[in-house]
Amino acid sequence: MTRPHRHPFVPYTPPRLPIDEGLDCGRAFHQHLDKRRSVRWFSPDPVPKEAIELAVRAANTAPSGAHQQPWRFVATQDPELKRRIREAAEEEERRFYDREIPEWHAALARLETDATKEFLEIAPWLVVAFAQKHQNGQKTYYTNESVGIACGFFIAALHSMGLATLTHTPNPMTFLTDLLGRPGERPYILFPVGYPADDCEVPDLHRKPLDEALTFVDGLA
Ligand code: IYR
Repeated sequence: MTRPHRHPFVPYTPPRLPIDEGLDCGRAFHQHLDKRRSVRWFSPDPVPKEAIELAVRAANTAPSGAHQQPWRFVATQDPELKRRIREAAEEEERRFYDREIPEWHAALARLETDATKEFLEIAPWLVVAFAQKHQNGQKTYYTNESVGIACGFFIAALHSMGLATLTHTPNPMTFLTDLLGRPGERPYILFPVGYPADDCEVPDLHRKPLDEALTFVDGLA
């Protein structure tokens, strides 16, 4: 079929998988993702720069509003910078936990986390996803959704390499704009990246059952 395009288009004809193979892949992919956990205890073992590059290559394939790709990942393994980020994050977190309102307390209790964020210095890498609300003076569309999807791909890619991370969001985290020199960009998620520590533990949490995550509808409600 030839369509009258006004802009360049190219064919997209990935080979169609037989459905049995597709379902096998889907099952394997789910089983793989189901082993992922957010980690707060990291090993200091080094992780090669290429792993970060590969994870960001994966993130960079995410769909985005108007294909504006409104993200920028900033990665560091510099001990001094990590120390400064930890200090600033802990200062914000202490404020957060001091003014902690009861609903937060109840929601967060089972994570047993507090204002101490030593993982920010122990994990070999810190990677911050920044959201670009503007690009070249123009507003970006669906910025949060786009960066969120890219971060999901990033997390999945790290997991595929046997690496762990945490979607850490010190509140507020504007200090990252200055410390990492990204004026005009909004820090979105701070990811410590590394291998889980040998004695890593995670809260005994479970995925909600499929029937709470998925509803099929057969017609108008
Ligand atoms: N930012 C705080 C609090 C916190 C909030 C949520 I929502 C979490 O899932 C976990 C923690 C902290 O990092 O401790």
